[in-house]
Amino acid sequence: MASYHRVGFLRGEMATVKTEPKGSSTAIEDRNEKTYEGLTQQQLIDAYRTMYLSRKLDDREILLKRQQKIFFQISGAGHEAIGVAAALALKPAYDWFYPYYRDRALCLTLGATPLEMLLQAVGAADDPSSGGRQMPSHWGYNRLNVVTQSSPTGTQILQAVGCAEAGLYYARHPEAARRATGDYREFKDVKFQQDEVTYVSLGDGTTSEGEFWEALNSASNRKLPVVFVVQDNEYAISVPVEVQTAGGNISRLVANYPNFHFEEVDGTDPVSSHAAMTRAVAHARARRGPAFVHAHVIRPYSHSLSDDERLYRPDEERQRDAARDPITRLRSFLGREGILDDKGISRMEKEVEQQVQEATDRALEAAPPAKNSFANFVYSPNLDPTSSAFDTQPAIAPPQVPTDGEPKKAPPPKTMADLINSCLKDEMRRDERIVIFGEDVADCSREQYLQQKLIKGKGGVFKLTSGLQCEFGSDRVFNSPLAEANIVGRAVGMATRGLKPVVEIQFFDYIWPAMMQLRDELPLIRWRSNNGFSAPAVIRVAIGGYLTGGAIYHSQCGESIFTHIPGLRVVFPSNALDAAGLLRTAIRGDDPVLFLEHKRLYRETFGRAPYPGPDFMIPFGKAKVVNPGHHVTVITYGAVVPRAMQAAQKLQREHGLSVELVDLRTLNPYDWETISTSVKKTNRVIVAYEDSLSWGYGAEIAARVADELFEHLDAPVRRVAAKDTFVGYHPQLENAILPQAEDLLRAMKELAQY
Ligand SMILES: Cc1ncc(C[n+]2csc(CCOP(=O)(O)OP(=O)(O)O)c2C)c(N)n1
Ligand SMILES: [Mg+2]
Repeated sequence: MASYHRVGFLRGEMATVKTEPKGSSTAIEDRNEKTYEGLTQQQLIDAYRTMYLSRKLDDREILLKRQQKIFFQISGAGHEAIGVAAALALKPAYDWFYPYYRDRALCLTLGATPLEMLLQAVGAADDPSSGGRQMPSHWGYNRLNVVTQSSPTGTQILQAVGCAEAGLYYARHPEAARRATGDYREFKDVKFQQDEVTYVSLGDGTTSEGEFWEALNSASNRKLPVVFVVQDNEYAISVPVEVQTAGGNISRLVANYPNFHFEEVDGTDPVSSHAAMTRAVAHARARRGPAFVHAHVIRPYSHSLSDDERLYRPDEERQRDAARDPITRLRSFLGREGILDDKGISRMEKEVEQQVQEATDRALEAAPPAKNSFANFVYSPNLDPTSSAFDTQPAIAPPQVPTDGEPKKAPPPKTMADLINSCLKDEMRRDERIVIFGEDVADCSREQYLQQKLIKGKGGVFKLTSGLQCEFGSDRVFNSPLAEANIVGRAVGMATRGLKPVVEIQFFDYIWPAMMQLRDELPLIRWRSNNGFSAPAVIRVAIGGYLTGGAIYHSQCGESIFTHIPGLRVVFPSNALDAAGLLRTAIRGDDPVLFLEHKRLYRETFGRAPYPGPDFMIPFGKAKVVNPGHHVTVITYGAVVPRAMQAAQKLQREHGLSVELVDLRTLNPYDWETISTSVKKTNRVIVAYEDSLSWGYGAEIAARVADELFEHLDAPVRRVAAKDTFVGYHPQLENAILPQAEDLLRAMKELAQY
């Protein structure tokens, strides 16, 4: 069971009341002179009003849920005091906020209105947090810097870290915050303050999530101005804190993180909570590092309306909690201290109840979201990556004739790795908002080795980011901890603030720790906030097999898992030029992008190209017909492209049959027009992909071809893909498992002969 030592102010044990020296003040000012650890009497009265308002909103929502006028309820009951205290210690629309669902009182204190909250409860079109898309208590108020909240517990914590990093970055690079036209910056106004602080809250149970620890680690290491507030009500639904937390007290476990300021406090007591929050915020604002506030609270209304805590908590325990109810305690404190008498309190409560009634009446009249509004804001409404704005020609310097008469050779063809590296460099020169981090991406974290020229530097396990730190500095290019959720979660927070993180996941095989951020956060920030926020980060991932020895854990594909995520653009280039053009589009665009780079293609002879210049872009959703043909269409992408080309050439040579080979280049969006034109021409189609056959990317294309082009088909739709297993280590296994040119040739022949 949790134990804590800071004594609650409201119990009277710590009544360190400060009385200012008297001047020529009026009676009212006299009353206000007495402060309670920095809180004036008026502030305490206001705090009571907000806490009561918060509770009454919960009560009203519970009633509305029982009347089936709203569809879900989760309360902030018992958490009101720490919420109000935290908001009072921070600055709305100045600091940044990543609250969780029990933070109703915090949001009210910051300036959210009861109507706004009830509009979300009824799911109204005008719900400012989500336009009727998210459950109640999923706060998000752009004007107040309250960032859109989701339901997975704990995903907000790493994002808050990224948010704080962005604030520090802008403070050091104020030029980067400037508006620019012609790319995502046109639609992403940046606000920041030199001494801003980021607030993030979570429950006791959520401290069990790995992302919580990853966030503490980075905040500590980078001395970030994040105030973590753990609201410990001793339960996570029915699981008590001693089951979640080794030893039952999170404060003890985190106590050794460097640079932190720690507070443990009775979170049902607004006075001591405010004092603790004020110290914590001061530490962060002074740039001394992060702070951790462990607030002990209660949860009088069960977990949510779907939970009945009497099933797992005996009456005695519940009554013990009830005795600490922050509302009743502050009410009697106000009376005891002569701050507000019973009559004054009753009057105020009536006003609040009236306010709740009026907001309810209005919310119940509010229009629901239009049925077809679901399609809005899956992607950026401002910048279409398929548009001609992203269609530019390579600027390859023509061979020059020098005075000595010897014509210079054409620029040498470069590898995909080279061109990606050059593209990153050019974009970083052009756009100071770009930051790059990930595992091993820096040239060298111990900068002095570089400065003393003791080493050459690494720049990525595949050297794709080589030289970037040396050119742009450790502020813009740096190593992350070995933690994939950390990389993506922080990128989401940074991108929300208008930076353009271009982060690297070292191997696709190890992307999974970041899956919660990649599925539930990155692509959803815009849609779930009804365009209130966006996070157009770029995630570069080294993917794929054909490595000879890559084996199970360095060969995986799995792109269809990501193309199944609405809101996420997925790119998979097959050659150097496409990689450079598509990466530039990804970076300049306004949507989150998963940029898949095939490891086997990084340095392949196939598909090398001269450097196409600093403005070369290829629009998304435009496939390339890499080989025109008449007898059969092959739809593919990535490392299967050169293999299919080999097979097509052989088919032509040996059988005189021509294959129309279509390289999709981007998987979401994909170019249906080119597919359909080609299938209508050849009447035969193979969908080929490197991933295992069943449930793969090709299944979607095959299904759509069968559905929409049935009448144009003279043969069944065929898939050629890997076996339904993982890639084995021995080359013989690898060859048997991954699709080879011979497999493609066989399928081409069979279909052509139909
Ligand atoms: C990642 C994740 N797992 C499970 C859930 C379901 N869930 C919602 S709230 C909750 C308990 C959270 O407990 P705690 O962090 O202590 O916060 P409290 O609700 O007690 O304030 C759980 C398990 C979820 N939303 N997200
Ligand atoms: Mg809890």
